[in-house]
Amino acid sequence: MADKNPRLIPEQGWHCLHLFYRIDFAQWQLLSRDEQRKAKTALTEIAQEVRATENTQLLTLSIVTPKADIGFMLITPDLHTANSFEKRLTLSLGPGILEPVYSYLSLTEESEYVTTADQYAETLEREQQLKPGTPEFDSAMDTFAERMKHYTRERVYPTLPDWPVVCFYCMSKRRGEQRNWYALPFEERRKLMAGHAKVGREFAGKVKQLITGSTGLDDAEWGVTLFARDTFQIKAIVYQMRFDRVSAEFADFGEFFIGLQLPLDELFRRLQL
Ligand code: 76R
Repeated sequence: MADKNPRLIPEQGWHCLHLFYRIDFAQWQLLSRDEQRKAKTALTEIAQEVRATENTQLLTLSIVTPKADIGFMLITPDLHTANSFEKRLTLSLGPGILEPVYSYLSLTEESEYVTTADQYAETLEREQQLKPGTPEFDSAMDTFAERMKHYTRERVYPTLPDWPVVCFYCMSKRRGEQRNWYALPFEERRKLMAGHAKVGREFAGKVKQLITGSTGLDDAEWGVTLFARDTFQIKAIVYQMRFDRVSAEFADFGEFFIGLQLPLDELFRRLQL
């Protein structure tokens, strides 16, 4: 018998959808007050259902500039669930009201370039002159293991922050004749990525990043979602990164979106719905 609820859960990671829409105000005006109220309730109820789903998160965004009006960021393990919520969200305010203007599909992922225990042990010996086997060395290694366990989990199974400013763009690494990231040996890529991480760590507490992989899933290779409490920090990190070799020599970017996290009732008021 056919499975009525097929499941499509990845071997690793959760699915991530970024959905951006423009509101067709001409269509919206045609609805009666009562229909408009029902439409908003319908969207609110879907959002509640999405958020009540296991391991599922939904951010609601007011997009700054007319590139889009409303944005959703959805993270959920099962692609069938993601696909079903996406279709329902698109129609939630009634047919033709939410017009999709941009979307992005990606998967949360582990990085190939995280610092390994061996590399960290080597750094401890070299930079802090700690000797393997001593209590100081062992305790530093334990702290490292604990931090990395948390870090790796957060990357693959993240908790999205409630920070108000959300920046999204997609990014690929060059495969040109002069600069081809994928033709570099692993050790060189690892070193370059260590430089990237160093710039990134300067923004600890100011910018949170979620890098989701989209090779084979969407047009670029990663979705970059940055969270901040201040647009200045978004501008600063993206600017600083441009000087780092990984971005300066190898990165190509898509369109940038800035959204503000708002609860739905405020979002409706902001959008004058
Ligand atoms: O410490 C570690 O081991 C993790 C280091 C790390 C990795 C592996 C890291 C740190 N990033 C990694 C991977 Mn990142 N990141 C971006 C952008 O606009 C631009 O120029 C680039 C967009 C920003 C702003 C950013 C921020 N990062 C990646 C990857 C995957 C590359 C691959 O696999 O080839 C991409 C595409 C990417 C892009 N990065 C950090 C940050 C910040 C703020 C950090 C520090 C995080 C922290 O230590 O908390």
